[in-house]
Parts: sequence; C-alpha cells; structure tokens
Amino acid sequence: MTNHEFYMKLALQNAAAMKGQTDPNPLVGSVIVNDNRIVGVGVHMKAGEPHAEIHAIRMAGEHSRGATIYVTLEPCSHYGRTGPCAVAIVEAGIKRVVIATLDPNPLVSGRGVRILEEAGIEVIVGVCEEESRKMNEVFNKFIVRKTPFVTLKSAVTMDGKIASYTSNSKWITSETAREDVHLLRNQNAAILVGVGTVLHDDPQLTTRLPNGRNPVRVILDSTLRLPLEARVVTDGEAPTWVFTTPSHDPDKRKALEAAGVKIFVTERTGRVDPSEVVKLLGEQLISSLLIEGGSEINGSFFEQKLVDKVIVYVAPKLIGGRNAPTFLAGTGLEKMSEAVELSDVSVQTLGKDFKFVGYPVYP
Ligand code: AOF
Ligand code: ZN
Repeated sequence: MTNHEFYMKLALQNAAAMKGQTDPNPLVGSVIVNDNRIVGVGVHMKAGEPHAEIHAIRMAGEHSRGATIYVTLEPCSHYGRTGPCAVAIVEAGIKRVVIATLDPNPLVSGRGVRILEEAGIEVIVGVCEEESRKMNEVFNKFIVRKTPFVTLKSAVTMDGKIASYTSNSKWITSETAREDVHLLRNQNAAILVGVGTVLHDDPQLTTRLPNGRNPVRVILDSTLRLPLEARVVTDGEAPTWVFTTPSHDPDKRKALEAAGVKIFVTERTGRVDPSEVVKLLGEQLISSLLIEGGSEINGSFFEQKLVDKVIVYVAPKLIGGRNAPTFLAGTGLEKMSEAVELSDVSVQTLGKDFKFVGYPVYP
C-alpha cells in the first residue's frame, strides 16, 4: 500500500461510519497530512453541515500550510448550503490535493479540480477510486437521475419461497439475518411495502437498533384500504406516505390525512405505477428506497427496470407448494435467454443463512 492509499483508506473508513446520516448528501472523508503527521481529520456528518474538508482544515489550523489533503470526493466548487471547499483549500495554503473520485454532481464535476489547479495546487485523482464510488452508490445515482437508488430485499427458503402456501412467513431467516435487515432500514431514506403486507402483518417498518434511524414508510395502496388502526398510522414512529390512484375514496383520504398520513395520488389508474412513485419520491429528496414488498410489488418494480440492487437472504429450509409465493411475480420474462443478469455478485454467511447481493444489468 502506498502512503496515498493509506491515508485515503483512513478517510474512507471515517466517511463510511456516517452511513445513513448524510443523505441526500454523499459520504465524504478527509485527512490532512503535514510532514508525515496527521494534523486534521474530518467527515461530512449531515446535509446542511460543513463538508469533510472544512472540518479537517479547522482542526489542522496553521498546520494546513504546505500540507497534503486527502479527500474521498472532489472538493466542491459551488455555493450550496456551505461555501466551496476548493476555495477553502486554496485559502488554507494546502499544496497538494489527493482525490479518490470526481464528484458526479453536475454542479461540481471537474470544476473543483479546476479551481485547485488554477491556484497552482498539485492535484492527484483516482486513489482508491472504486472504494469511494461504491460507498456512494446511492448518491451517485440520485444526484444525476433525481430518483432514489432502489434496493429490493427479500428472504427466501432454499426452494425460493417467501411464504408458505398459507401465507405464513414468520420467520424464514434466523436472528442474525433479521438484524442485518434493520441495518438496511437504517441506511435507507424510505422503505416500501404494499397495503397487502400491512393488512396481513400490521408491521411497524421501523429500525430496531440502538439510535436507529427510521426510514419514511411508503405504502402503495390503490384504493386506500389502509386501516386507520394500522401501526404505521398510529405509532408516530416515522412519517407514513401512501401512494394511491385517482380511484380512491375521498372520505378515507381525509381520515388518513387527519391521522397524519401524507397522501400522494398518481396519475395512472388501476395499480399504482412504480415509476411514478420513484419520481415523486425523488421530488421529495428521498435518495434511497428499500423495497420489502410481496411478490407482486417486487415484480412490478423489477419489470419496470427500477431495481438497482438486489439483496436476497437465503435460509437453508424447504417449504414447497405450488401456490407458495416466490419473491418476484408479475408476468415474468418469457425465455431464459432474456434473464436479467446480476453484476458484482457477493455471498456472505450470516448465522445459518446466506446473503446474496447483486446489481441487475438490464439489457
Ligand atoms: C465536498 N465535501 O464533504 C461533501 C460534498 O448542499 P451542500 O452545500 O452541502 O452541497 C452538497 C453537494 O456538495 C453534494 O451534492 C456534493 O456534490 C457535494 N458534497 N463535497 O467537497 C463534502 N459532502
Ligand atoms: Zn464542499
């Protein structure tokens, strides 16, 4: 490992510790090194608060002069909620900037580097680039597309079922895998299920972790069947947003709104249109969405090519049953040659279960 990689990895690790609390902003870490000594460290902790470099520069004080700064993302060039970091770096007298990756934000991309170079600062781009990109997979999509990065999560038996033929599903996976799901909830800005899941399980959809952050609870409900007594309506643990169609009952809408539920009406009639949902969520600055739906909801997002990442927990159990649901319904693709392949697939053992992660590559 080179010196550059060593300090960049430190910046990446610090940044990664903020996972789940910076959105819609990226995870960014920074380390300032002067004369082989770390003189400042900083991370971006929350949107609206100072950027990573600013914390590090403040900590380093006079030691910034002549130093090298490591940043996991190109220093910004725009006047946003905070001033441009590239300018702060110039003013601090830093002489070299090592960057993991350029900022995909069209407001910034390349401009931060230009400010630095025009000030005569040496700029190196691309140290630990892959790690930094991967860490900000959510931000990278959201800042360009303005719709959330969508993760589809499911838990299945070894024969691919998400429930028995009687709709019983508690529990497929063991405790360790279920704890992992709470981490996922903590890292996503919103979680989505169909009203069928609410009617069947009355879930809370909250993060059961110490200091866990609850995602916004999104329910797809074309005719507003959501009961006023449902826990997502009454518990006040997190905002609940319901997406419905023009064919809903206006009185039910009023009652749900009075109970604090926010209602969005999509244009399409029949079933709620998933692509309208992600568009509206993007407008609400929801940068990441975790789908914990049943087969039909999952299938509809998949068929519209809206799923960016798939996480499947597989339990070494068999349940069988021709009517027991699998995790993707809908019509499905006709031939195996049309199958959507996943890239960057990984497998991890979690207690007795396995966690598969992959990224669909749509043709
Ligand atoms: C940096 N360092 O630590 C972060 C950056 O709304 P603002 O002003 O906080 O700006 C957010 C944008 O700034 C965000 O979209 C991304 O382009 C960049 N984030 N840049 O130099 C940081 N968090
Ligand atoms: Zn900045």
